[in-house]
Amino acid sequence: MKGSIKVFRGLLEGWVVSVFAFTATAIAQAPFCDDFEDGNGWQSRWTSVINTQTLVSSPAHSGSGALKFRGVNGNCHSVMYRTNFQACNGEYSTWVNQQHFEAGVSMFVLVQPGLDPHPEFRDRYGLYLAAQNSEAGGTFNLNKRVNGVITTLGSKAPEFQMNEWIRMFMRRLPDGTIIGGYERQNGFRDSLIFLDPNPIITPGSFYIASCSDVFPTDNFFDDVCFTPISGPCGSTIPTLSEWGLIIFSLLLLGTIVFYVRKRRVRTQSIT
Ligand SMILES: [Ca+2]
Repeated sequence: MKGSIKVFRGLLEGWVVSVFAFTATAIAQAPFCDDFEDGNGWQSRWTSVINTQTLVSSPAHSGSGALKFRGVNGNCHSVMYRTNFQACNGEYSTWVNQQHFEAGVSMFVLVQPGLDPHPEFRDRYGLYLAAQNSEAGGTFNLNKRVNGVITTLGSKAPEFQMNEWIRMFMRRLPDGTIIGGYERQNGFRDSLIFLDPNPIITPGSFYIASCSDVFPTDNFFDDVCFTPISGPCGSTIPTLSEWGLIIFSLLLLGTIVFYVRKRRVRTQSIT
């Protein structure tokens, strides 16, 4: 009987650990700030998924290293994401310089896993910026995609200009608030704030993206950073990760087998 209680307690403890330990580790993520000053070292920290990102010495926001984002004729996208990185609450930011007249720059956070390399076709929060004096007068737009539906969370006219380094940022707070904005080097700052009643609650990837094609101009990125903010990921309801689910299922199966065997032994001893 004592042995049976021990086995049952072991199974119970394993169940609790699988639910909470895996949930907690999935949310934690270390801060970083990437200035692209170590040659091609950035390639071990970022994964290119569409067209090219190339190290250049000018224009750079810091030092003598920045990334040039370029698409090709017919597919202007140029996209990469932070390798081995999934986070929820925190501030995501990058300095950008738009030199391609036709289209600006984007960042996407809490991007859910998926096969499509385009983060705009996955569930996520997104921020799109295009300079005031670019085509169609520019855009400053905060948006969200869930289950295939893209929703604009806020939109404003931009103040910044072409060929200007600005810092764009997105902030995800534990209460589900999402903030998207930018600041100019002269101190001007503007942002869009949205308290999401149905926030994305699963940690996801961090993407930066641009659109430019065969024209001789490109868009540039430098000093890409993440600073975590502690707190639950937009909901106090704990969620099971895939590993948690697998371990939970195995423990459940173990519990059933344990009781079926125990019952058989008892039946045999009675007969
Ligand atoms: Ca730099």
